[in-house]
Amino acid sequence: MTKLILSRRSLIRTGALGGGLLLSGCDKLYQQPAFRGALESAEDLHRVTQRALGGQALAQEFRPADLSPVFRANGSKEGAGEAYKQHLAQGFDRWALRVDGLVARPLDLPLTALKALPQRVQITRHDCVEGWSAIGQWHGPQLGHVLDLARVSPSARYLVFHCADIYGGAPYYESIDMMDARHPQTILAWAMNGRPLEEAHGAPVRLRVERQLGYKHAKFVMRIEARETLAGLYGGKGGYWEDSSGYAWYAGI
Ligand SMILES: Nc1nc2c(c(=O)[nH]1)N[C@H]1C(S)=C(S)[C@@H](COP(=O)(O)O)O[C@H]1N2
Ligand SMILES: [Mo]
Repeated sequence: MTKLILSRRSLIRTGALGGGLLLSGCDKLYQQPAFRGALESAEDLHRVTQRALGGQALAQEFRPADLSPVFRANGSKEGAGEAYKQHLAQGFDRWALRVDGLVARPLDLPLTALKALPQRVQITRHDCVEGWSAIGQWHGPQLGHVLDLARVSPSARYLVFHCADIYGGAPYYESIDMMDARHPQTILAWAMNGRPLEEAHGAPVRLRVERQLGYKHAKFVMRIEARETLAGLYGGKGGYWEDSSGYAWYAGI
């Protein structure tokens, strides 16, 4: 899998993917000084190129026959803290997802409220940066509906996902921008392969942001915070792995 990611990335970088269309599109964009200034790294180039090719292009979806017989759990396999353990024992009956920050209407959404929103069911491939992939079915409301309910402010540029687990001694968190937040396949999954999410996969809800690598898919999401900047939050790089190991913030596949 890593091989495919790397080769697609280098293809995008050299402009070989999509042939002349991509090259000329990039060349045109590159003529604009503002655009050039905005590209500080290959990561930026990848993000902008992916979006120039179709801002809301869908990740590939699969058939039930393609489901992986085993979908391993990775990273944290349990939530931390007494409160989490108690919610787990109660089947998350009294749990609520906090939505706050730059929103006109901060929310505490119980699972029943998340399940009452329009739902999406999608079978997609999860690609972990460590070199394994698995195909699973994910079920949950589109994140966009939650943002509409909370009336997210136009000044919000990022959504931060605060998780219930501690990994390597630090709280896990992740962030995405509004383009990915409003992507049709970006959902808060409460079910996997037709069953409520197991603890190891991030119960009660985990993010699916299908055009990015596994570490962006925050598990055990307790709180979603809308922010204008990622500066001043933990290490300031927008995610646990970004802060601790220099992983790319935009981990496009
Ligand atoms: N809260 C939290 N989310 C997380 C992680 C984690 O350790 N904690 N690991 C990430 C990584 S690296 C991967 S590959 C996926 C693994 O998801 P899975 O356990 O459902 O396979 O979750 C991601 N989300
Ligand atoms: Mo991963």
